[in-house]
Amino acid sequence: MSEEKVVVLNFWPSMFGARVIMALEEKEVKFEYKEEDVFGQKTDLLLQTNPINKKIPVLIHNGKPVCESNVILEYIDEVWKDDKTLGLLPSDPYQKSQCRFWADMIDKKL
Ligand SMILES: N[C@@H](CCC(=O)N[C@@H](CS)C(=O)NCC(=O)O)C(=O)O
Repeated sequence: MSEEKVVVLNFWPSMFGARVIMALEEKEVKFEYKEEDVFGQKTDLLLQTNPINKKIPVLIHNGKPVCESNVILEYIDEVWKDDKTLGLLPSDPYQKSQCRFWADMIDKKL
C-alpha cells in the first residue's frame, strides 16, 4: 500500500498503547507517534478521535480513527496482511487461545 498515513496517540507507560506499537513494529508499518498526557489536558485530537472513551491508544489511518487496543490490533492484522508479514496470532487454535487468554488478562487486571 502506498501513501499511508498512520498516527498513534499514546501515553508511554500504557500497556494498551504498547501492544499497538508492538503490532505496528512487527508489521514494519511506519507511523507518527503522538504522546498524550492522559492525566492532564487531553488534546483536541484525542477528544475528536475517541469521543466515547477519551482514552489512548488511538490509531488514525489515513484520517480514520480506530479505538480500543484489541480492535486496533485486529484492524492492523487485517490491513497489513501480505505474503511477507505473518499474522499477529499463531495459526494453531490452541496457541491462539493462549494469546487471547493473556490479552484478556491484561484487559481485566491492568
Ligand atoms: N480498553 C482500552 C483501555 C485504554 C486505557 O485504559 N487507556 C488509559 C491509559 S492506560 C487512558 O487513556 N486513560 C485516560 C482516562 O481514563 O481518562 C483499550 O484497550 O484501549
